[in-house]
Amino acid sequence: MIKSMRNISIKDSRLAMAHMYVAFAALFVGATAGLLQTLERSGKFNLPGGIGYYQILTVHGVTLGLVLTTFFILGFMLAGQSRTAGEFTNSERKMAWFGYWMMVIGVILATIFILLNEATVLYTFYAPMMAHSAFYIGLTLVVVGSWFEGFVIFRRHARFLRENPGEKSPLFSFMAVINMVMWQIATLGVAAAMLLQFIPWSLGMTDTIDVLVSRTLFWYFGHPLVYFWLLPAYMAWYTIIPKIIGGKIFSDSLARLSFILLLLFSIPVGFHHQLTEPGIDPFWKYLQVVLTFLVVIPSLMTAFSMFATFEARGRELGAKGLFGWVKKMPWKDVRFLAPFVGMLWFIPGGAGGIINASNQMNQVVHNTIFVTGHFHLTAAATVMLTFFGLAYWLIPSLTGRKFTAKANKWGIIQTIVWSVGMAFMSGAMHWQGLIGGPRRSAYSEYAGNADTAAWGPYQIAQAIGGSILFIGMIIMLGLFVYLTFFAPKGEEEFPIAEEGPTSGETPAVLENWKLWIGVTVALILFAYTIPFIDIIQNAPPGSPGFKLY
Ligand code: HAS
Repeated sequence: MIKSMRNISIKDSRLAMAHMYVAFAALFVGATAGLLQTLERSGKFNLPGGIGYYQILTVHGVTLGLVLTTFFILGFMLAGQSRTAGEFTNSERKMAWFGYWMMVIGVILATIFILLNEATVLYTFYAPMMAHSAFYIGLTLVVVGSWFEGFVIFRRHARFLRENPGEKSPLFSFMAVINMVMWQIATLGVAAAMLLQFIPWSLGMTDTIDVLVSRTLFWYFGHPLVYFWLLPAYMAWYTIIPKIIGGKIFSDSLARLSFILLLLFSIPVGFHHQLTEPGIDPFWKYLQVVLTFLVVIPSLMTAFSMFATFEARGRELGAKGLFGWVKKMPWKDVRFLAPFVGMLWFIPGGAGGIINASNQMNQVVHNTIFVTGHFHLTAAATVMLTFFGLAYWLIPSLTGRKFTAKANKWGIIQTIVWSVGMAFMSGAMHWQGLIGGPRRSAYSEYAGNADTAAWGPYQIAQAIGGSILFIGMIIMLGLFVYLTFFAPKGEEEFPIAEEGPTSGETPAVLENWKLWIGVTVALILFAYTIPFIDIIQNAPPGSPGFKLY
């Protein structure tokens, strides 16, 4: 009986839901650490119990940037694939559970050592800062665990194509495969850094580490990491939002093409995080900056597609003119409102990314808190508001409950609170960055410095924003608990849109995996081989490790 109350089978629901528990626990821990950070940076508050600023900054970055995202995304993609391509087999599900538990063990291990202050190395774990080897082993387990879940996503997609010859694959499942192909290729970089550099070094098997190699391997992974967060939001915008507004998918092929372009161009661009680093030939930095501008194109295609979807639906409802659709959208439905506000945030967030990527401007903003402002608009506003918008219906749909009108009202309040908090915090970060405010710096590090007076008001504004965001997090967590355990039993729709009349035929070449993976690998080899050989051949002596506490 309960089975009929869900859009996907109970077994698949449980699997997806297991990911959500970890994701929302991480939200609680990470956002609390975030609040403490902004309070410390305001200069008006000392961290209690001798906790170090960099220790909580590590907690914040790891729990939100690595744990919350990875678990939410995998849970969402598994659920969506089960909904669109069909239920997983027992063996597929077993493999996913295996990956899940490996990730959970990895998270527990890494968390223990961060809490013991033995892994205060921030979420990017830049060498030569050294953590306890258990931290690196923990993160490696998270990565390898996620590979198993990725294999499940590939297998389910391949099975759909095998069982339905001649049929087009479901768009959601196609997008999930792209995201995981990108993830598997990108995480090879971080896995190599872990296995060949960090773990032997932290175990004392080697005395020194090649810093530039480790940073290069990290950013080979780090940029696609941010698209690994973004693509599930795009999946929701392309496949779910049209259904929520009562419309249709504008173009299936445009959606697939934009995902393919994101796959091709998101990996060979890591140098744009290393533009100020010596030891990399400027030509290769230039090349990767050009590729970075290419990866902007699929986001502009996505913006175009969203406008088209809104306008088409608006016109169906009688709207006229370019922006007539604005009056016709379901503003009181938070399943639409939260992701839409996320889209709005992506306009300044994306513009900030383009500023970062522009070499000369990067010299001004690099290592300032402007960059922190940028990724709070992109990751913490655009992506998170979309994820919250999904959670409102996804959680009850997985637990066999209803998303009630009361919960919808609280969701709207949450969206407003989150946006106001983010406007204060991220806005102040951008401004402070432009006047040279450093990122990742405790107030206690530079108190009394001549610049502190100029930065002061911005840091107070960040603390106000951080406090408002903390309230937003509490509301979200309350909603999560309510929708998981207390909302009335019933069936909540898992909305998936159909293609509209404008969609047209989808060319078969878009499903040619050999071609797209081949081009991806070729681009990576082109962008990285020569500079990487150069970095190794001209390496200075390795660096011994140090600890930040
Ligand atoms: Fe970034 C640093 C460049 C996107 C996250 N980025 C970071 C870091 C993070 C991050 C976490 O080139 C810090 C890493 C660290 O710890 O050091 N970023 C870019 C570029 C883009 C970009 C070119 N970033 C993201 C996304 C992220 C993210 C997405 C997370 C989810 N970023 C950089 C660079 C750095 C960097 C440098 C290094 C800086 C340094 O020096 O350290 C692009 O992908 C952005 C393209 C986006 C657009 C916007 C399209 C708009 C859309 C919305 C449409 C709205 C609608 C509604 C439809 C062009 C799709 C409209 C309705 C109306 C009514 C108007």
